[in-house]
Amino acid sequence: GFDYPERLNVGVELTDAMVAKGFGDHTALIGNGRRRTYKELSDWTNRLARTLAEDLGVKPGNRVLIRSANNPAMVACWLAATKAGAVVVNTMPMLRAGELGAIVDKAEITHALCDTRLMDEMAGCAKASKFLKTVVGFDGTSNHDAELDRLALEKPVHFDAVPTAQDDVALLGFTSGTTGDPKATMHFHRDLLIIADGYAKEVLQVTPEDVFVGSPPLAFTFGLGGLAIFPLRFGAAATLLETASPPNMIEIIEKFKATVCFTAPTAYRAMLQAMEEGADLSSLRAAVSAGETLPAPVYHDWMEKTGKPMLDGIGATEMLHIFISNRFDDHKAACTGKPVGGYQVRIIDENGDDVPRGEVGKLAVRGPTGCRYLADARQKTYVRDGWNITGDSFMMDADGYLHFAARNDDMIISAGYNIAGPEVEAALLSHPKVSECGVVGAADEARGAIVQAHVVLTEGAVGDAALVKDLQDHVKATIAPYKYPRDIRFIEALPKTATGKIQRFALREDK
Ligand code: 3SK
Repeated sequence: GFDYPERLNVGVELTDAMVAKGFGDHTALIGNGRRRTYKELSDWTNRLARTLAEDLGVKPGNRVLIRSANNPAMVACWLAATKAGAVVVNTMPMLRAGELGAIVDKAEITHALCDTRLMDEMAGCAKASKFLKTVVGFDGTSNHDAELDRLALEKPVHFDAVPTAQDDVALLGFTSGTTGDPKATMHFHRDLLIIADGYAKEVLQVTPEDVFVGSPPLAFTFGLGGLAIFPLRFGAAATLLETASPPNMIEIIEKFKATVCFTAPTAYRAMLQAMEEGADLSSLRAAVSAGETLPAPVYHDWMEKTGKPMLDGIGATEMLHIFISNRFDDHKAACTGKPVGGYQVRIIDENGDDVPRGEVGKLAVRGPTGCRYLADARQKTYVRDGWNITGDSFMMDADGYLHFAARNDDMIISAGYNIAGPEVEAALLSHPKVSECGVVGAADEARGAIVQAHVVLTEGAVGDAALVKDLQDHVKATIAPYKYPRDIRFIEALPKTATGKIQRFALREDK
């Protein structure tokens, strides 16, 4: 189990406590062209926390929204608000006023800290809000050239952080909404440490020498864990780079001698496509893939081209982070692995009974970090007897390894056959002319549903009738022929959530 003191503030644990443990001179954050030590981060966050408490009237329990791209200042604001006892909602930079407004209303946000470059939509949202009274700008380029920075620079570097309880809420995670209907989940101060002391320690074996890189937004708990909590918990370095996106991730790994990379399979695929002869990934010791199912061709390609361990995992905003993962030394190819310590997993049928090993059923998970929705009637639907019904279909094999089948919504029943859309996607992706694809069921009078593929081609490929036939033959030769896509459509780009998940519901609507 995990044992923490009754009074626990995760903002303190990741900054001042690290200085006290002797990491003061270690690099904590890399970004905006400079490195910041743990001591500098501790001082910076204390000054900001003082400003929030003394000048902006942030009280313990207030909900504070942060709006920014991934950069060191966003991490500092998050830690500072946490030290001040606030409940933080991190948000993506691309959200518009209406989307921000829905979050502000749901979470009853009173204060917003916003990168000045992203102020327009924030101001629009504040104008229309009955909850949000204080919006203050910070300088995401770290030149300390904004109101919040100027106020903070006046403050001393000490702050008596709010002595929150370990089970006080520290963070609200908004689900990214593959269904278009977001929910917020509540996470305690201790939960933010459990994901580090559990998954990051047990599976990634993080050390102070590690350098983390990746592209998921900090607003997605996958990114907050991988790019902030995990490195900071162990005295390692976190790169927070607004420019971190798949095509230049290889350069970033080379430049910073990164040891751990966090991103989604679509990004690994893009990295592989961009990888040139002589790319130097020698520093890398783990490539974590999550946020979407890892298609087998991406895994095999990665292993072939880089030889660096790729750890597939599945997590959920509801559970805060990854709860099933492959291990360096306990690993099956193209499989998600085994539960992370502290989490229990079941594969169940419609009635909630366990299905036999080897059969596909619904994935249910129980563990110390979830699942508590904020004021949401859907708690009863998604959580039964403490088990979170994740919305994924999985199979547990005879050895206890878990194999992804589909999102429950992505199972296509065609002429009585159960077809997992992602399996057809993996078959299509192994064709050299397919860059990305999304497979859904489309209504069909004769078969109930047919398999419909939306395909983005690689550069120069022509989507004509001959290619349709070629792709269909390719799928028939790769997996059971009845699974082949009867309908193939070529598109420019797949609809995705801000966190990179394919929005298959949008493809379904795209008749
Ligand atoms: O797999 C996911 O979608 C996920 C969600 C939240 C946190 C972490 C992960 C990997």
